Amino acid sequence: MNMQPKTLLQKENNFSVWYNEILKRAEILDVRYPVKGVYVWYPYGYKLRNLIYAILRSLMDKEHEETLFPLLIPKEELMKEREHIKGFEEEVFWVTKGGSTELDIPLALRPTSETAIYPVFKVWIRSHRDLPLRIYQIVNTFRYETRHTRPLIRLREITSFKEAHTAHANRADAEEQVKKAVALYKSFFDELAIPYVITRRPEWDKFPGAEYSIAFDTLMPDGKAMQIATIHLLGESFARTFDIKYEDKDGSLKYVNQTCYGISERCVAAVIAVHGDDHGLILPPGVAPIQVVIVPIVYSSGGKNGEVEKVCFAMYETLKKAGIRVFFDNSGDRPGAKYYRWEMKGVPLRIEIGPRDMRSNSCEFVRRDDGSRTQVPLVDVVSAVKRTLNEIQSCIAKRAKETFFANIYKSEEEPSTKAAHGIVSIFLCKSERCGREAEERFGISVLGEAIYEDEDARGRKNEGTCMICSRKAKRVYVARAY
Ligand code: P5A
Ligand code: ZN
Repeated sequence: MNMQPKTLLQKENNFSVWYNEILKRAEILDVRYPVKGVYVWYPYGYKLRNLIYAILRSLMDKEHEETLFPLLIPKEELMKEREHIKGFEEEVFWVTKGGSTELDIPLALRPTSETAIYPVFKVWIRSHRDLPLRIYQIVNTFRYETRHTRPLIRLREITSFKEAHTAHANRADAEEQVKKAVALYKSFFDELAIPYVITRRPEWDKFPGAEYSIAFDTLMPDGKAMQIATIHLLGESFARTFDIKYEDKDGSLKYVNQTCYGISERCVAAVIAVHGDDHGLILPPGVAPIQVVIVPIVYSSGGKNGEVEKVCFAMYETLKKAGIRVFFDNSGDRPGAKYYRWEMKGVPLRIEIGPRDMRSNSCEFVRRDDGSRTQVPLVDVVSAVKRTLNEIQSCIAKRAKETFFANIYKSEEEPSTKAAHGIVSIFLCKSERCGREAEERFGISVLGEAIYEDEDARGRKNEGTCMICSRKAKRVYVARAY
């Protein structure tokens, strides 16, 4: 029986080895599929993914309707929006044959669905009464990424692309929607206990076809930033291209004003990377497929063990009835092997019951996040579990936030040393020349102009001179980035 870890996992020292090992050992994703940038969800990983997306769905469903558009986009539609296709043409997978017959019209696998959805918006939207229109879908999209592909992070098949598309009567309404989308994504990442900075992307690196783009970035354990969400104000550009007009109250025909915003399974990568430790995953209770595992402490079969198992099973039933996602591990493995497995899978709380606990009518709680042990009377188990899961959720969030903000720096000089690990705000003007120059010189990416929200940040000096050209500049966040 092989129950000891093969190699020690070291998240801080070698994040990329840690990450790949965790995906395998915790059974999140199988990377052995023989297509580059394309992976298989294990059942456990898929459960985690679904719990995370259930939160996203419930937030979206308040003001959006879920739909499903086709995967295939006719070449003609995809090519219509000039800016958009300029940004995407090198990333598109094409379907050009049906069997051995050349297709008359080549079909693209959606890299994102603007050009699939907006021709339909044209026929759906007639009058001001049809606005605002707010839809979303959770689908797979395909991007022929040429940079180094990585499970959950840089995929050629994004399996869990949540894209929202909205249309409004005027620009003010569309801008209001951008704000709402920012608030919605904040709630989402707050529930996952994922810290973030929000930036306005530089003009020269915004979403193709957008007027401006806003991004959420988090920080990975190797000190690199990862973009986990974007929100785009599209204005009238797509409406003009796809001729999406509505009849206003006064009878005049007007173009709609649009927004779109998206999230991919990078949010799952963030949960794994931000919270985990050298023993494996640490899952926020809100999204843990198993929130509590019950482990009977029995070393030989027969005799008293029957009673321990009986108590364990009764507890399992009680917790399940109380709505807790609980698992009773009565497998034949030794307790040590069980600890290893469930720690690896990030189960927030383990309850151990042995003969000694039985005598005192109690059990032992072991927290995954800090390893602490508490003796709990059997009669209090349900309320103690609920309380402990809440505590774990807030401790995880607090720890993640502390780590995150300890790695955000303000720099008046060149950012290369600090940006080796973390996000640095520097003064940089808006020009593409200076942006690219800084990226080149310091080996970083420009995330964008800092959108300060918190009290502490508001006090910071936000105006200065560009570190490349010395012209007037604002603070922008830069970092090495995924
Ligand atoms: C918004 C939704 C869009 O595609 N169209 C509809 C807009 N924006 S985006 O910035 O290009 O993508 C949204 C988010 O998806 C993630 N992402 C990826 N995740 C995994 N693998 C990829 N190859 C990949 N490309 C983009 C990013 O988090 C991005 O912010
Ligand atoms: Zn400059």
